Amino acid sequence: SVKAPISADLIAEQNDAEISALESDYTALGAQLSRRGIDIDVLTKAAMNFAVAIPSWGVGTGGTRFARFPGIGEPRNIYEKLADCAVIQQLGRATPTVSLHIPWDKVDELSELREAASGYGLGFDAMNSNTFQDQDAQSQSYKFGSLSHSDAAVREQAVAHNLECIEIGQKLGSKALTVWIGDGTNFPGQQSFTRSFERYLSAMKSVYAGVPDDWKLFIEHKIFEPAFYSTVIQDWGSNYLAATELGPKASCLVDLGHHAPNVNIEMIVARLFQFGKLGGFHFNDSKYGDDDLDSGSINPYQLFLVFNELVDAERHAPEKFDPAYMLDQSHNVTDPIESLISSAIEVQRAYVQALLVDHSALAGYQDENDVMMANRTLKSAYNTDVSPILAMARQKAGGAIDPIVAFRKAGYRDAVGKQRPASKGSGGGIV
Ligand code: LRH
Ligand code: MN
Ligand code: MN
Repeated sequence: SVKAPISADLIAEQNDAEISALESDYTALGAQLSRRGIDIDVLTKAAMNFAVAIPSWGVGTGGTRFARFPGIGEPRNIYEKLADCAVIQQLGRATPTVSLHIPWDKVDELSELREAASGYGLGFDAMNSNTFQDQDAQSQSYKFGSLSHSDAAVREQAVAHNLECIEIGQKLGSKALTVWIGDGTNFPGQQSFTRSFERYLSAMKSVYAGVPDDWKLFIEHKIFEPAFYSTVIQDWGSNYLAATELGPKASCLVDLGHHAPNVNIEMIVARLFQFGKLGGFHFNDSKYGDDDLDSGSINPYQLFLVFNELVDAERHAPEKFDPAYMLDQSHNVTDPIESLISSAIEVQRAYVQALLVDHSALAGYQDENDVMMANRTLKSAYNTDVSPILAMARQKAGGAIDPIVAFRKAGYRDAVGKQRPASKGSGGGIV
């Protein structure tokens, strides 16, 4: 049986108090949807099948380059991070896997770690390498870059680290490596755009050679930060070129926060899928830059429009549709467990809303250039409150109807606060 950090009785008791209100909301929504020709139970099943991975770095309190304010009961090691991820999954039921970041996650006994995860019913999603930061025991510095560095010794060290991440991942049952590099420049003239990209491609070919045949290699682009003038993999264009140059195991990862303000991300998603290079996502939200805020907290319409493209893509080419969904967020002002539960729900909400789009009516309006009706078709899906579907999906899967309320009632944060003494607040180092 699966180890559960929150008492099942507490969840059941809480659900008992909420089920009758939920049932009447669900029935009312079901009647409305059935007038629109939609079977609510089909949507609930789709919501139950939906999954997005938890970033291991998301369960700790994040920070900015100015300060870190440690939270109560922050996990001190990978086992405590897994326990927190298990809470997120137990209550929310949309996050059955964890994405590790090496060496932020100190992993040594890999079979023990794999067992600890499966004991909670959790699996491992994509591995993340880290060549944007120097580690104590490392001979070369990444101050001026990693996979694109001018010095071959630095590139070799970065390649070796990525290969090690693959090796660790293989022992844990992961099937993908995500590579994000901070490489870039702060001054015009600092480096040659072309030679940096050539060096990156050649180093990545060595990484690619170590990617097992049943694995994927995700390349993550980001417009700026920590480099402020230019970044080696700055956008989906460079990302697509790199993924294409490397081969079929390589594809592009879209982190929603890694674009210039107002960029049409949903269109990038459509383009990448159309040309077979949509690898996956880091979901989060942002107002200005790589803000790493909770999914759907700033621009839920954008998230819906991304899922509208995804649902459309799956309808058109189900055999080619397999993007990886991961959260990537980090917090200073909320409880990370609550925020991760909430983000997963918002991503799931965008998916279910996108399933409501009357795609054949939309295609008709598009063909007739009936702009108003085309837009209204999207809006009528987006304006539907699918909360009862999401709550019912959680309840049916054994989770909590209101997971945030259940989390607070369970007193988990206070309990771990007693077992895990607070870590010192240190500045910086948080991406
Ligand atoms: C870079 C990034 C990337 C890192 C994570 C910690 O901004 O989005 O995915 O691995 O943050
Ligand atoms: Mn990311
Ligand atoms: Mn980021």
